Amino acid sequence: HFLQNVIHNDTFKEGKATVNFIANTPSLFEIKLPQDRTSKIVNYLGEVIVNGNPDVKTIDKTKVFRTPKVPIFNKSQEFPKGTKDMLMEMGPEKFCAWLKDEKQIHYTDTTIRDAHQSLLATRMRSYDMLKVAESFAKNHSNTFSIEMWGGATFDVCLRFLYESPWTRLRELRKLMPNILFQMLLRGSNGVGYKAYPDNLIEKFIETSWENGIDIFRIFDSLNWVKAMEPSINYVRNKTGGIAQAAISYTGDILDPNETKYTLSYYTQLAKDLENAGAHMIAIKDMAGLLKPYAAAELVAALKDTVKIPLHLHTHDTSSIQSATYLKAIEAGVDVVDVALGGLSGLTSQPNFNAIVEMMRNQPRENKFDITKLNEFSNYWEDVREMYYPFESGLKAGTAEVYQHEIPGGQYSNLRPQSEALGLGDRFDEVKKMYEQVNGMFGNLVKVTPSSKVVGDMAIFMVTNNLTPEDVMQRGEDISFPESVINFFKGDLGQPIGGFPKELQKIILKNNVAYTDRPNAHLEPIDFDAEFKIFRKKFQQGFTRQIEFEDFLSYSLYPRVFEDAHEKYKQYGNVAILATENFFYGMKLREEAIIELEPGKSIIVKLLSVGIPNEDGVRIVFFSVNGENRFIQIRDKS
Ligand code: 3PY
Ligand code: ZN
Repeated sequence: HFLQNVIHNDTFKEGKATVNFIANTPSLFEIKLPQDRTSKIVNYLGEVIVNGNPDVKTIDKTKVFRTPKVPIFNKSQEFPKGTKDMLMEMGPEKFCAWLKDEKQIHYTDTTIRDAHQSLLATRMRSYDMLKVAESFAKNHSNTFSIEMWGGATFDVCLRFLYESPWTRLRELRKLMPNILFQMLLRGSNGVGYKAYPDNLIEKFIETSWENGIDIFRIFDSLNWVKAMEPSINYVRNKTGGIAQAAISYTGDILDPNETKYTLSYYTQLAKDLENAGAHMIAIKDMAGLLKPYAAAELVAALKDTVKIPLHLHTHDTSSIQSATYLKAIEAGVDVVDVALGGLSGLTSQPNFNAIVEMMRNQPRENKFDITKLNEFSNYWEDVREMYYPFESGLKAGTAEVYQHEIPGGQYSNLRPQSEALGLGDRFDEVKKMYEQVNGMFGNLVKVTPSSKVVGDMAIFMVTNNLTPEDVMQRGEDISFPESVINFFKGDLGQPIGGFPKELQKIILKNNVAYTDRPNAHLEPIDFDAEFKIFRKKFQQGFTRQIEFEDFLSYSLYPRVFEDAHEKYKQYGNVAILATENFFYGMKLREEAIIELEPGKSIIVKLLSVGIPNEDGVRIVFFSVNGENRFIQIRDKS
């Protein structure tokens, strides 16, 4: 139909159709595009070519990306036996007993969860993970586990990448069937920032296991055991996986003036979690505050207190955390969290490759082929370049972290959040205020979502030029951020030692606080009935089959899911695009090979981008598998 219009156009017939022909006769091109996969993906590319990806705020046009090289592996070789096979054979109890008896140190690779959450604002796309997954699983099958899900990755996946986190999990699982998969779960807050109904958390855990998660690292943002207990039980009762309960570390146990977060506080907490049914204990040092000598004491004391294996997690914000690992390994910790070199250090985890070298020829060495491991580091170094707009800007380790105590995973978000609010130049003030707010709030454990509350308040106070004294003196007239009000109501649970009473009154005004579990106030979900309604509503006009997992995404993040669903309807599965094309579109005459499904690819070449007509519409001209295609994109600039 479209070609008929063009062919019968007089200008065209007279052979006078030049470059401007398209721009001058836009009515010819006002056609409904067929809504097949190819058209949708080409539309997405056209949109990004003309208007950019809204998530990319600044583009460096001079950037040239290297092609990341996947380390060689044997496609037809079977996957070597790994920890996943062992868990399936032994079950969680026996498996953990085996781990505890192991002499060699074990490693969890956090590259595809915490590392990019903490360095690149969680923007890593499945595309870059999937490319390298099978190779890693075959080359380094002695890795203890891969942390690849949970934390902030769940909502960012939908919100900014328009991908289903469930698809990511399943596809990675297929490519790495031999190594344990690990997720970070915020206890009663699931993978969100608030409390959810208990039966939603239960279903979420069960479904995550069915889709491929083995180790659930469960924490509570206030170290409130009561809030972690249900999740520990769900993992034990609904899955064959490992309930790893975390003690979130803050303060400094070696500080003689410390009265709250003392060594005995942590040992008691670990004991309580073991009694609650945990299979393993994680020391979750989310801000990187656990100094080397403190680690030696803490690990030794925990080993004396609990019978289950210990797993240490830290962030290298200060740059001395490999020393912490050395001390912890000497003291007998069982597993440490590390990130492949190219995505390690600073607000991320210590360097996998370098820690392996540190342990070479030592009694607790766990042997890795370092040449191969370095190739994986190089792969991620090259991939990382494509995510440059999301770098946090931190260039060197900083001892400031011992004052502000900002978690690594929050740091890489706090700066852009401050910049977006016009506080780019005042980031130093934001960090100082974060510390002051922590003092005002009674010295909290700060980890998602409690850390977000502290961050929100700090940004609010800097924006409004408020001091802590202002808040205490004129607080009655101030309307505080919603997250802060909800926190003081008890929506995230109860902090150790309770809320500061005077400030609580000022913030709550007429709101009433409660002290039981926030989840107890929430209506359970009727899964059968609500999923039916959900499926009916969202299946219409949707090319992919709506599944129960989508309903879980929706239940946790209704708006975010709806937006991602709209995007999918409009553009199809954008997860298949290379990262360069997803964020930056295409360069003139660039050719992209896009795999629509295994074995079925299209070749898209960008031929020209027209000037905007009077309505601001540009014609983007592609060749798709050798055939020409025009699409119209409204220029929003
Ligand atoms: C998260 O909850 O996302 C974290 O990484 C906390 O450290
Ligand atoms: Zn972390």
